[in-house]
Order: sequence, then C-alpha cells, then structure tokens
Amino acid sequence: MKNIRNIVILGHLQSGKTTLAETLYAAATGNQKGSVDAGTSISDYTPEEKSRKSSVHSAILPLEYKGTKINLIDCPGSDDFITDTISAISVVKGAVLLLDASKGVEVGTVKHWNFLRKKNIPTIIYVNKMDKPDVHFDKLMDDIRTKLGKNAIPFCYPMGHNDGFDGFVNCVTLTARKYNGKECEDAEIYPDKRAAVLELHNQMVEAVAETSEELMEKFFMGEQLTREEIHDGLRKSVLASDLIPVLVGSAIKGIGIHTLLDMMIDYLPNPQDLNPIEGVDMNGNPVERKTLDDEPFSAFVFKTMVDPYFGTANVFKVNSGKIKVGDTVHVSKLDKDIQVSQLNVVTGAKMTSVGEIGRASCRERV
Ligand SMILES: Nc1nc2c(ncn2[C@@H]2O[C@H](COP(=O)(O)OP(=O)(O)O)[C@@H](O)[C@H]2O)c(=O)[nH]1
Ligand SMILES: [Mg+2]
Repeated sequence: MKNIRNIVILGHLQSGKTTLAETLYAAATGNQKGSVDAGTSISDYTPEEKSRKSSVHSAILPLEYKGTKINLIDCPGSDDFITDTISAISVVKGAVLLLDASKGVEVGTVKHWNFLRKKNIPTIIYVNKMDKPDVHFDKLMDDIRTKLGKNAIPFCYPMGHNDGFDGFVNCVTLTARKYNGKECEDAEIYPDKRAAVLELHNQMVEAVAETSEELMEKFFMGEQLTREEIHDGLRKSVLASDLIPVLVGSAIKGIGIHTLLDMMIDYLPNPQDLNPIEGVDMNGNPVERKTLDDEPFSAFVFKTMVDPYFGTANVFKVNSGKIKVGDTVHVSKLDKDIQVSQLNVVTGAKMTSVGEIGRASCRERV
C-alpha cells in the first residue's frame, strides 16, 4: 500500500493513550471499543496490564482509514517501561502527544516531547479529557506554548457554553462538530467563538503564505489562498515541525476522533515523503536514496551479531529497493564490498531463509 502512517501515541501516565488508541481503532474498524477500566482493552492485553489497568508494553494497533494504513503504537507512560517507548520512537515517522486537559503539561509530557524533538518527529498534540469540568483551553495553550513549543497552534478550537465542552471548530476548514450525547455531527460555529476561530484561521493562512514567495505575494495583494494551497502549506510546515497542530477532544466519549484520523493522514508523514537518506555508493561518491521500492537498494545496519553457527550476521532495516542472495553491497562504515551469501527474515527468535528482501519487511539479516 502506498499510503502508510507509522504513528506513536505518547503522553504522561493516565492521560488516556490506551483509551484513545482503542477509540481510534474502533472508529476505523467499526469494532466494539475495548475499555481500560473494564479490562477489555485490545492494547493492554497481558494479564499484568489488565490487573494494573495500565500499559506495561507497547502495543501495535494497525488500522485502515480512508485508504491509508495507519500503524498505531500505544506506549506505556511510566518511566519503569521507558525502553519500549524509546524503541517505538525510533521506528515511527509521526506522533500524537496526549495531554490531560484537567492537568495540562505534566512531567511525562515534557519527557516524551523532548524524545520526539531529539528525533525530529512531526507531532500532533491532542488535548484529551476536554469533557472534565473546569478546563480552560486558553490557559492550556499558554502552558503548551511555554513548556513545549511556541509554534503550537490550535487546528481545532473547543466549543461549549458556560465552560462546558460539547464540540469543536476545525480552524482549517472553518467547520464545526458537535457531540449529541452519543456521537459527533456537523454543526454551526457558535457565534461567541467565531472571532477567535477566524483569528486562528488567519494566523494559519499567514504562516502558509510565509512558506513561498508566490503565496506571500498573493497574500499581500489581498487574494484568497485556495483550500489546496492552505492544505499543502500546512502539511509542509507540520512536516518541518514549524507548526505544531493542537487538537481537542475526549477519547472516552469519542469527540474529535475522526478529525484526528483525518489530520494524521493530512499532516503526518508518509515514509516515502521524507527527505532522502544520504550515503555513499560503491565508488565512495555521495548519493541520496528515497524510501521507495524502485530506487536502488540501501539499508541501515542497526545490529551485528557473531553467531557460532552463522558466523557474522548483520541485522538491517531496508530503506529503499531490494536485495537478492549473490548481490554485492557496499558497507560504507567499513568501506568494504560484501557479497550476500544468505538472507533471512527475523520474526522474534525465528529465522526464515529467503532469496530476496524488500522494503515491506522491516528486520532482515544478511
Ligand atoms: N473523563 C475522561 N476520562 C478519560 C478520557 N480518556 C481516558 N480517560 C480515563 O483516564 C484513565 C487513564 O486512561 P488510559 O487510557 O489507561 O491512560 P494511559 O495511561 O495514558 O494509557 C482511565 O480511567 C480512562 O477511563 C477522557 O477523554 N475523559
Ligand atoms: Mg496505557
């Protein structure tokens, strides 16, 4: 499949990561939603997790939505299980960072945010538990901008009367969704929210205009940018981490779930959209390789093992192209050409000998 999103869900312990993963999964597959509290979660599936009512291992929930395959990785929030979280971050290209709206930015939020920034992973912030009483969104935004990133901007703005939360406005499309007690439906933007939402929309359009000279000129001439120009510009800015979208919702009630799925597809990277990887060819000349099957073969060796039966074995992740037994590859770190004598696909402890390996399989061994 061409459209793929590999996304990690992060956030402080108890911010609602597993509940969100379950709700996203149920929304995309139409299956019954599992519950952390009732011990019926698919993501918290081990007996230990069921009795703790909390995640211990990272779990992968693959789903398909609007023709895109989304591989969600739900991580434990606790520091006790941090290695699983760090290895999940090293294989994803996008992230959703959760906040508990009643608590704001917590220690775990900052910790996970720093991991993501270190790896330059485009991130959507989802402010969860907006259904709780006494939530002040504008204060939360100040907290996010001070402790996480100045460039965080609401792509969705909450609606509701008397501080209550019953829906949100999508500030990109200027459309609203309202919770009817069971699910979300299209709605009018509440009059008292229009000014704030329009201001946010204009800020986004200005940020988009700044991404190209042509758009800047259009913007200053007072011309409207098209929906497509706005979408493309926002995507570029989010992929470059110049803008951090903030969404709102409630994982438990199912508010803001389809919008989050849409925005994961719209604004988080497809592995093949990313910058090409740089390396050197067989003659030592610098080359670039895109993450595509029809590019020449390139891979990243992340582990070397010396096995009494196999001899030396390299475990690698394929970046582009394919490799066959008998091919010669250049190992740039050793500045050496090596002929591939054997290829195996590794699944846990199991190894299966194969003749050819491509990008679809992720851990292979020469
Ligand atoms: N009020 C409210 N509670 C929530 C929401 N999402 C999750 N919770 C509750 O928060 C607790 C922690 O949820 P969990 O998904 O296990 O959080 P995790 O530790 O981040 O995976 C559970 O009791 C959930 O029922 C929400 O949107 N609103
Ligand atoms: Mg969890």
